[in-house]
Amino acid sequence: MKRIITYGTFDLLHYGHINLLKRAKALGDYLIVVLSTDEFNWTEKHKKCYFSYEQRKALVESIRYVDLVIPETCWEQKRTDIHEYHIDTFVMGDDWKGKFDFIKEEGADVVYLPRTPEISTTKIKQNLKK
Ligand code: C2G
Repeated sequence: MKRIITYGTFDLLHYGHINLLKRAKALGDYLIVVLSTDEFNWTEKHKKCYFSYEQRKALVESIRYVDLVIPETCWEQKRTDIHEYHIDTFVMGDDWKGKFDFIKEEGADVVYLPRTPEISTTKIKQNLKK
């Protein structure tokens, strides 16, 4: 049972997110998504989510590739998450390339997957404003 973990906000869920989760799941057997809480998003990422944590959690839990959704409350939890959830592979989109290589020190592989280029939550919001 190969266990995969990934982190994100997943606000205004779109096919770029789905592409990431699909490829992450393909790397193993069990995918955990660590979903940024509203507080973490606001204080640490200066992101104001359209959907609340509970609404985003319900959406991400409904995705066939996702096995478990847990909250992301701080940057530092990644190291302990690897051990607490017995993770084999840590996956992020390549906009984070290099930023989480330290996770290898916890005994997990680190994989950065190419982002889906033409879509983003920011772009969706901008287009809707037009
Ligand atoms: N993503 C992607 N293609 C897109 C948009 C997003 O592959 N067009 C990926 C991102 O690279 C990330 C995941 O989908 O791996 C979630 O994206 P966000 O919700 O924007 O997550 P982010 O704000 O980068 O939060 O501690 C890490 C942070 O929680 C990551």
